[in-house]
Amino acid sequence: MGDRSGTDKAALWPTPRFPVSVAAATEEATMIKLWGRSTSSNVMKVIWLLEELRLPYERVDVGGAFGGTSTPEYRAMQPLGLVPALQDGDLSLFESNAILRYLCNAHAPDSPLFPAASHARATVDSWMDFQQTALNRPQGVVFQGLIRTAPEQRDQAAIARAVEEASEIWGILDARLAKQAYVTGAAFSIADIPWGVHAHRWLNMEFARKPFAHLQAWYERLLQRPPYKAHCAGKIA
Ligand SMILES: N[C@@H](CCC(=O)N[C@@H](CS)C(=O)NCC(=O)O)C(=O)O
Repeated sequence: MGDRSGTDKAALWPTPRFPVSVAAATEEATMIKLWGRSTSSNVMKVIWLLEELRLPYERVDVGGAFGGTSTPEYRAMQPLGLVPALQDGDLSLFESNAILRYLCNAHAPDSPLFPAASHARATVDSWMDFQQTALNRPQGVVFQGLIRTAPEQRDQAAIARAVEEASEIWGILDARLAKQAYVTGAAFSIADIPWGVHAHRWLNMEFARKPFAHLQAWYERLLQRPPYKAHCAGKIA
């Protein structure tokens, strides 16, 4: 099974109070299979949710230095050869946020993590999309520049511009978190996941950043969740 540590998770992390369907996933032939290296933010999102829902899964290291994403078989699952891709029975799926929604719909339809009520669900959707469309690009420039580029090869001006842009978006989230504990309200939802994986990087990379007290407090709340702490809040690489 995928990312299973030897710790007693039951003690750390009680069983969810909503039904989770693992019927399909527990049959050997249809075990959920997650493709993607664990250092990818988009793969982290899926690991985090699989662990929140306690769904059994297997994870295969592909992408980055592992390679394995250029084969016709992989491209049939993810046409750009990016990670993650997910297989569940006959279904193969790509786009990390779509995978999060699918896992809730298919395996935990009553979960408050993706509420069924139309207004609440639309709010979750819009904040997930907002992260992808507004934060991803500038945050990616900062992360790739500071973490994956040698100091002498960094485009400092581009990084500084991206810090400004990303900071504006984090400021919008900070203002929201001044009024509520989580991205879409009083309770944790899958809208916290795409933001959460990037918040760890934003708040821990070394650069001069505008302080956001509410963002910081929310990040510390996320750290109380064992799947987040274990899989999304490690060494930034
Ligand atoms: N929109 C896609 C983006 C996927 C993506 O950009 N993945 C990156 C890692 S975060 C990737 O595959 N990079 C190349 C690699 O790892 O080989 C998603 O959300 O799933």
